[in-house]
Amino acid sequence: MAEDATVKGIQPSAENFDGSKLRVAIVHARWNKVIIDALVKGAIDTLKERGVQDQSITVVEVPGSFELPFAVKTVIQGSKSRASSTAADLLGATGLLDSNMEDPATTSNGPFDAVIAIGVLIKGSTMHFEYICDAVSHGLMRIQLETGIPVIFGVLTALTEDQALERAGIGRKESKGHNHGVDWGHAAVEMASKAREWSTGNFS
Ligand code: DLZ
Repeated sequence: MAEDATVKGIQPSAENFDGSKLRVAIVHARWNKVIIDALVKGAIDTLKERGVQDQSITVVEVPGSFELPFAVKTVIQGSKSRASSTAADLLGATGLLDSNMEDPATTSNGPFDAVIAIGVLIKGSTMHFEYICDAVSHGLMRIQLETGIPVIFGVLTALTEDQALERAGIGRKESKGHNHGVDWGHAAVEMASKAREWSTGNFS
């Protein structure tokens, strides 16, 4: 290994995933809003770079990180039930879906292919931080396993405000840090694409 090689951090995928047919939701908290805004922007810019269409990106907000698991689960369930009623309406109107008709799974009415949950938790002087970090991370993990929709863990659990600012690319030092929202955008497109393929038994 070269002496200056980077060890820590993500290695970009060799595959160039196409986001143009994906639908992605971003659910974010409002606590520590300046940092949240930078992370949400990083995620949206990346989704668009990867081809996700404007109308296929939905952004909703909740007060704090503790509300993220409930919101993510409800948003996933809502998009699934709306997609099935849209498909049923189309079938009812035509008798069958013809090849000229847009696939409901790829329109703005389709179910979400991935959800990015974004929150910023900064440690205070009580145990509050530990309880919320634990509950939120377990909650989000459970939701993706229960629903089969990838949930990207966009929750910063920082010990100081400076740590959080640096992880949103808006640090106070000369080097502003790195915006992790960008990584979450890439992860959403990759996981959404893979989940679609894998769910049809295609592993190539
Ligand atoms: C109460 C609270 C505190 C102290 N700190 C944070 C935080 O750093 N980041 C965050 O996203 N939310 C925080 N909250 C709010 C809780 O997540 C939640 O919104 C409230 O307890 C209401 O359920």
